[in-house]
Amino acid sequence: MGEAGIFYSVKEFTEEERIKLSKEIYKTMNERRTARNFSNRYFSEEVLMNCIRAAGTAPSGANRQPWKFIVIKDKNVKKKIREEAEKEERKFYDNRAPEEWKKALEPFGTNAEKSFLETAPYLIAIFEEKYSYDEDGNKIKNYYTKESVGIAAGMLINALHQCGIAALTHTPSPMNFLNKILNRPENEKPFLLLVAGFPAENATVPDIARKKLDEIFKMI
Ligand code: IYR
Repeated sequence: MGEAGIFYSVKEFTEEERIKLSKEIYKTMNERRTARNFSNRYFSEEVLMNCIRAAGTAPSGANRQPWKFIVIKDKNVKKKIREEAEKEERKFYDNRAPEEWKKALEPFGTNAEKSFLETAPYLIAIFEEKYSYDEDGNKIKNYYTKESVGIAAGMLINALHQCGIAALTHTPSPMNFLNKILNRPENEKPFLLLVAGFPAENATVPDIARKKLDEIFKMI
């Protein structure tokens, strides 16, 4: 048996209140779109810190919290990241990507040009810690790291969205250049490069639809 814990309870609502709440939450979350064109408009570091705090409350395997959020606001570092990301993206679009994959990306109009990496006010490099070190410097294994950091990233995207901040999940592949540029240790594996800011004026997003509830849900 584990140690006796601390008391925990959840907010009490009537079912009517909960229905109203759940509708509002769905409405707000359904308004989120991935932005690909960003303006250079700024938002405060305090907002970003609070959203990262929120992401850090995610559940994780054995509570190891195997994530690290490195925020980049420095222009020169952003430029370096853009250069390295575009190098990989050029290889992806010119050679690596199979035709089928390129076809799947057509509706999004993506290409190797990643100017948003310099335009947006913040880049958040999210790292996954496959293992960590304890206080004595011994290697300790983490569990379900991909799931854990994936949940935390989702919570961060939602927190930003709730604050009126747009995001883009960018995944140049491979991303190991991030360790070099950001001086991260070898136990931190780049998971996602999240771009955060405001959509450019008159920015558009592709007219795509979400799956219907009955396509993603079944009650048994
Ligand atoms: N990493 C590339 C390609 C790309 C792949 C997927 I799957 C996307 O949903 C979007 C882009 C790029 O960022 O252009």
